[in-house]
Amino acid sequence: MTKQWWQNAVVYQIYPKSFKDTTGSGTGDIQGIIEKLDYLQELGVDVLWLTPIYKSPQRDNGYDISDYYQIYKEYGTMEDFDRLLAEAHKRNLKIIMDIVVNHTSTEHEWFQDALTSKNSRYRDFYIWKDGQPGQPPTNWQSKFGGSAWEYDQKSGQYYLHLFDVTQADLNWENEEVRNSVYEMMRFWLDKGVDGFRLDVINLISKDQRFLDDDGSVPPGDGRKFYTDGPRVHEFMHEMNTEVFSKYDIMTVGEMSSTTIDHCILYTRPDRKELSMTFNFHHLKVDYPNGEKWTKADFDFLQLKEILSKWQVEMTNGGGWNALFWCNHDQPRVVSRFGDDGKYHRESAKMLATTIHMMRGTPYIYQGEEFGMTNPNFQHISDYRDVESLNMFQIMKDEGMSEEEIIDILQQKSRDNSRTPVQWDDSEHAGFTTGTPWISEANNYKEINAKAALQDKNSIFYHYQKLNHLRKEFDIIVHGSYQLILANHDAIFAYIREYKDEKLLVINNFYSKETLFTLPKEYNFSEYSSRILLSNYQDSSNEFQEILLRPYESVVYY
Ligand code: TEU
Repeated sequence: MTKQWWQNAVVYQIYPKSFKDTTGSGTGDIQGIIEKLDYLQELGVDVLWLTPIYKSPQRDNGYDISDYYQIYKEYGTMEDFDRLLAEAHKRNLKIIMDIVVNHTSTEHEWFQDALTSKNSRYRDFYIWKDGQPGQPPTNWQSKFGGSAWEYDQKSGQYYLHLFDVTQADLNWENEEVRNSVYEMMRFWLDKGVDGFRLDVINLISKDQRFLDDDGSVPPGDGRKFYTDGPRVHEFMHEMNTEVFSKYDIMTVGEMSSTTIDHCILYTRPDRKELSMTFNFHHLKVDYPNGEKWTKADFDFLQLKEILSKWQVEMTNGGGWNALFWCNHDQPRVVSRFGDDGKYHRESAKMLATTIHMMRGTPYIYQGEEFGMTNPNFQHISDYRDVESLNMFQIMKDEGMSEEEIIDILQQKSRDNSRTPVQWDDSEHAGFTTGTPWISEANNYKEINAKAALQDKNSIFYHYQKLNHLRKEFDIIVHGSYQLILANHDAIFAYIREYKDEKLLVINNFYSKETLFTLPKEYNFSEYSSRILLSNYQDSSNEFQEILLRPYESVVYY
């Protein structure tokens, strides 16, 4: 695989709504991102991923786009965006945009026109089926609860929405839809944008037979509707041929409930589809039987097995992974797989090392770099996320108590990652001088960027070191991967090899002391016991056997 710039890049994800507000509106804005570019340069990241900043009714915080060519007014103007792009490029920071083309907002002019008549020129931009009230065309369930079909009284037809009822699915079978999307992509790339994150892009091809979900595939998160459809690779290749191939950019596809085989096909360079993919299998190890909306501990052995399987098979298949723990849809990793109490610092650093020492392109989600945690909201009025609010009502209708439901939302809600970035210990964590659209976590006086920058042993500088190591060591980016101690119930350890170099990564995932003994079959006698990185000041450099302290993480080289 010829080396690409985005293979040893580190991407920082910005959720603008919660990043930095400079107007007192309580909502983040583009000027706020500009003000933090020096901070991001200090962190040592290379690419900024902005979640959608287009005109939108904000039902799904921008993933419901009503105009792809306008900036959402609360975030600023197109001039603000042009300035952000120029200021970022001055600092050698690239910017990729989040493109949502599986669906549009029902407030988009295409959908509004389609509603006027069956003969509208935009009717076939969406997916309509005849049907009777109360009898949807298929049993498909929306990811946000309820049927994936909405009845339109006027025309006696249903339209498909795999997500919220205000997010109507586009009909990718229609060549005019595809060409309209490609034209929009060129508009942003011609401005100098450095690539795209493509939202649920493996859902755009629907099997035109529109068969019922027969339940043969495990119910779990995402298999409620059809993924990796019959023409998806044809569409991805066409998108690459028509658009991506004409620019030096990176593209990352968000793949809802996909497979390793498909992700190899999406990312193998000769296939000319995408640069890399997000998959979520490792983030469902606390979904018993694939069910997200339950409170559960995570399955550590399954976590190791899934991450390792993807490492090995994507390497063997010539594919390329996005590496991540957090994003705007997932709980904060230090609360989910680490310890947001006594061992907050050690566990956050251990988790960072675990994922950043793997093969792929790592992603840091805003605030992860200094250990932001879940906010532990106490009441449903604290929540804003459409998925969480829909599920609250569904679970309430099923007879669950508010207390039981809040218990689940505290662990699983997407709002866990959407609280204001905690910049300092001033009111509202320095995010806004107004009233934030969502409350900040109440630990912002202790956990904030300003405190992290003033502490050389902070989580921030651990991430900074990881970002620098990725530039210095090809073995981290291109080395092979081998899990060791697969069945150990507390240690996540693996070996990376590249040419004549070796890395040994050892992580204690729990608060109990744990003895690590290097299995005999790994002869590291020629091994230099140099510690490349540790989350303790005084880790032993005797790597053959080490008593690992709570959440201790050491990388030997
Ligand atoms: O997410 C796809 C998706 O399925 C998420 O909703 C997530 O996996 C789910 O909430 C986990 O239960 C993308 C965007 O990242 C998300 O913010 C949007 O809400 C969604 O698509 C619709 O555009």
